[in-house]
Amino acid sequence: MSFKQFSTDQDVIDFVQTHTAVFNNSPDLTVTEIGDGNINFVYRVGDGNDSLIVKQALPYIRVIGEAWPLSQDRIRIEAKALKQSEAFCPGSVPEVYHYDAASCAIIMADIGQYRNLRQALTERQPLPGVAESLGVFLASSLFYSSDFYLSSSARKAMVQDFINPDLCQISEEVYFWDPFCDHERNNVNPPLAARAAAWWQDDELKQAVARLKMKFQSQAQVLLHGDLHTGSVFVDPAAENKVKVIDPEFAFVGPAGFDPGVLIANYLLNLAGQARAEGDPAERHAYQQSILSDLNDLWCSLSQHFHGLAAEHTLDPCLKGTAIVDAWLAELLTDSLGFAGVEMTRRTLGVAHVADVEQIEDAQARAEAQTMCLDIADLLIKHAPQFSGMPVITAAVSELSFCR
Ligand code: SR1
Ligand code: MG
Repeated sequence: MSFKQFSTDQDVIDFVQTHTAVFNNSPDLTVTEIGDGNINFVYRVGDGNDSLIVKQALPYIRVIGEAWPLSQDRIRIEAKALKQSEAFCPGSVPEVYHYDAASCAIIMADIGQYRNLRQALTERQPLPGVAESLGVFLASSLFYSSDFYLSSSARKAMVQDFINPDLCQISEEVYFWDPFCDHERNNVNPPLAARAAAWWQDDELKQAVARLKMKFQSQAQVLLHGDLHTGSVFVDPAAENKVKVIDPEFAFVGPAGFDPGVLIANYLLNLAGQARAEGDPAERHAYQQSILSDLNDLWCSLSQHFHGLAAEHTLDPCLKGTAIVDAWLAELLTDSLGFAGVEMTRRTLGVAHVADVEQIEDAQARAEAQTMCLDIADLLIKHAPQFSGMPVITAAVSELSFCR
């Protein structure tokens, strides 16, 4: 069957009524387009009582149009990755009700009562238990797709299922190429121009990034979400499942440090944004401290949960025991910090910035926050192997970031 884009509300309603029984053929359904991402169309369908989400992937990038074609296989990958996450860490993703290959669309549960983590951080909301839950999510995702758990044949099948060349190419370009040279796609705040020019000439930095880039391109280590920034995480600290992770269309089997690194970076981007955001300096400073404490909690939770899973499920005689797990987690931390530095760079100099910093209206004040982002990125990329644990890093970051 050939692909047909949903072009009317009725198209979306017919799709939902054909493939689910949620609305019991109710005649009073409303459709709202709620997508605010760069790539796809997302609709909320409701009857006043119940609601669900429809996501459709077009054969190109939504914000660019047909000039940037993109494989629709990404929606198959997203549906499959969501199902994997549900299996690895039950309740951590919206339930998938239906995946439709012909329409390149997914129907899934509405997580409307959850709040976007980026927005919650930007509004300086208290988020008790969220960082620990993210640590559990990461540990489960990493462990159940790693050599510690999977058989050789299961791992090969997973790599094959998640071959995602178009989306990987986007990441290779927007993380590891554009922000390390004077690329036309870059978006450099004018007061930051001199710092950007120095960044592009820094050979020590680029050598450290080369190591990470080659890992990203060649190391098929675990199943990754592939775009685990705080906009891909929804939170409800009062709920049993405190986090819901969405949008794994960039999923592929890659280096284990990539997802934790991207997430850590987005917490740190918020921390830097707080330095020049609106509001009481004492409150902003206290929130920066709580972000650093969240990062310590996240890593502690990830490590503990990973150790627990390995002790319970690892069978391979060479991979059993705490020493090898400790060594694996130490390398994970080093790689995560490096990838965090790359994510902070691309969100500061590259094409896709983040609201945590962009909300600072005054260009000079924004450049000061962006300078802090680059200072932290420089520290993480060049010195990642020297940090023995997350508390050492958060202490070092604390010295670089301040409110005024
Ligand atoms: C051109 S697409 C840039 C970014 O949008 C997505 O949300 C991913 O983060 C991607 O890197
Ligand atoms: Mg996304």
